[in-house]
Amino acid sequence: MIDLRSDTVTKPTEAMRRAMAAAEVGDDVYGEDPTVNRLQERAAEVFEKEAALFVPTGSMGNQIAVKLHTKPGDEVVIEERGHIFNYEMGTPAVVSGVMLRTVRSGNGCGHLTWDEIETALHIDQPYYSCPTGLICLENSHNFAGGSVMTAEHCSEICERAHALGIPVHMDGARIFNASIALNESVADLTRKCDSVQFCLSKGLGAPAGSILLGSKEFISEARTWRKRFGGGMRQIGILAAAGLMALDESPDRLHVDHDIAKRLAFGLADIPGIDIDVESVVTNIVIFDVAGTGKPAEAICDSLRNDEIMAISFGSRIRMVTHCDVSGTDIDKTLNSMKKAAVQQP
Ligand code: TLP
Repeated sequence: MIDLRSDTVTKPTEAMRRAMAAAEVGDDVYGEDPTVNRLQERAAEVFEKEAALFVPTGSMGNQIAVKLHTKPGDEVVIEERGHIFNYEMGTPAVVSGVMLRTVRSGNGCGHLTWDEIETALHIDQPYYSCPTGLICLENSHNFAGGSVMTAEHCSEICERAHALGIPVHMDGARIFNASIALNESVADLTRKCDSVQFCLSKGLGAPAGSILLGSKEFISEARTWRKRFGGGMRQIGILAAAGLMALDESPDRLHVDHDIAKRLAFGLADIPGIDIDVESVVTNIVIFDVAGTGKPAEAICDSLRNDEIMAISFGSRIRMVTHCDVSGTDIDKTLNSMKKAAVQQP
């Protein structure tokens, strides 16, 4: 199977499995797992933040941040296609009692300008508005096709938000992909954010786990909320060992995923009826519209599946994500199958 549904599907390498088997462990709810502690210290060092917390999933990391930055009745400003809004099962409403105020990025790249954010803010307004409690950013932006936000852009938003007393959370599930694409460090890309979540389990290739970063005080409170969410795991150094390898070794190979994603994009652009902006593919996510083929995206994915290729459809679009278990040859095979699948029936 060539699995292009997501970069979440990667399998741990032999070296990762060996590190997992040999991991020194302890009870992490007591803060006594040495491997988890090393991973957290290493993550804080790489991002130049005061503290870090290992959490089971990116969603939990994001939702702990939403919970800690807001109070019930607040509003959270987020780009319309953001993961926290679309794919975290309404948790901001269920757990934090907040509303999400969505804004479509004008140029479609997924990264709101300060002017766009400003139109959605409620500060010191009459009694009928929900006050803005948080701004959530996403880098790279998953459903805007893995687009990236520069350090300068992010810093500007944080500075303006802070001047109004509003914190900023970064959903950096794929921040290392953004870092490689922009040639800017993850620390610079998140320098002024009040909290950051990044996933070890996506392009970095670990089987599970994410990290939440912020000030010492924030992370200490986050630890309480992780327990409340049911995320207090015990001898979890077994997973942290894979996370440490993923953090230290995987970023260096992400450019390979980006190169083959670009190659996929160029190939797709040559297929009649497929609409794709090749220039906008700068990381490992390729999203394209198949309406012009006259075939439903779902039917195209079904036909790919017969050739042992998996991709995700939504509306008239298809998403393909490259990762360490996908090769250039797999991309050639995918393009051949796409040509077949996209051909209009007579
Ligand atoms: N994204 C998954 C699906 O949930 C859509 C994927 O296949 O891309 N932030 C971003 C930007 C994400 O893309 C994801 C997962 C998460 C957060 C949540 O991470 P997990 O799955 O660990 O909860």
